[in-house]
Amino acid sequence: MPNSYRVVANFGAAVAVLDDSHAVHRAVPLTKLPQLVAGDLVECEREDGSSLRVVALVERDGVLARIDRRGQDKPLAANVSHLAIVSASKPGIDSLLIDQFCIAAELAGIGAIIVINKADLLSEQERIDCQAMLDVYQSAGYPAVLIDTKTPGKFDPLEAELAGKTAVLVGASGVGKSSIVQRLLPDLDVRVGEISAATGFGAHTTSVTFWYELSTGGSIIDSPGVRQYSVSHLSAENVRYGYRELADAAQSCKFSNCSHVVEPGCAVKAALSDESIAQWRYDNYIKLAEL
Ligand SMILES: Nc1nc2c(ncn2[C@@H]2O[C@H](COP(=O)(O)OP(=O)(O)O)[C@@H](O)[C@H]2O)c(=O)[nH]1
Ligand SMILES: [Mg+2]
Ligand SMILES: [Zn+2]
Repeated sequence: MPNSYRVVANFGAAVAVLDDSHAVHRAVPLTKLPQLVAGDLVECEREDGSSLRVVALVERDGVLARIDRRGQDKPLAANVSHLAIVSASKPGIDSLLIDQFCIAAELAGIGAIIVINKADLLSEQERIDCQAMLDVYQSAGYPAVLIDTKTPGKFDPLEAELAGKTAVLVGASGVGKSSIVQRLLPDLDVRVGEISAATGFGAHTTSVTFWYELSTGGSIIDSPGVRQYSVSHLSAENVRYGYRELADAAQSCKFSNCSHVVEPGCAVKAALSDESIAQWRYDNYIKLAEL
């Protein structure tokens, strides 16, 4: 009788899986199975001796994939509910990059959480500006938090937001993703040690994606693969679809294929003039849709 497990990392020759009682095991997938990724739910059977064999993959819900050089979808993580899009004033907050990740989330059918880290580095005016930006995302329907990983209490809003979700951290190098993982998982070294001991693979590697359970009932996926995760070749239509507040307003445009640039009766342009759509979000849309 097979039992259910969670794939927490794929090392190529074997995967690390977690059982119901949170213990890590090494398991070898049947060759007929697709490439397994962190977050996958699988069924395993124990073979004579002690090793586990992955015999089935439970259908995935919310896959984060990147397109490889041959134009094929390559899954990075499975059963993902949210992208947690992290920025910080150092190295710089790039709203165009945030918007690209929001579009990617919409296209993948998952949610997005907008995170600005390193609040401690902000002047009073910068803080007001950041909050105004976050308010725009919040009213577009994305939870948005201003945090820092260094000051007691200032990390709580993110921890609360992640409860019950399965999020993949994305964002430029240096924004604080590793620091966030450290805050979420104070026992990270112990867990990494368990994976290493169970699988025989050195788990302190920079090329493997890991799935970690949070004490709040959620989980977090820490993936180096998302560095290559770009959304550069999007059609104008996909970009339009990915801007929630534009897509909402567009339902009242005179033309159903309105590009919101020169068309008469454009509800998006009307929303811009009464400031219910932020000018910078519209400007980013024009850039990404290459209009
Ligand atoms: N001032 C400040 N520095 C931070 C904060 N979070 C992370 N850092 C620092 O930013 C640098 C990059 O952080 P890291 O977590 O490695 O970023 P990553 O590249 O996204 O994983 C490190 O020197 C951290 O100590 C924060 O909230 N405030
Ligand atoms: Mg890092
Ligand atoms: Zn329009």
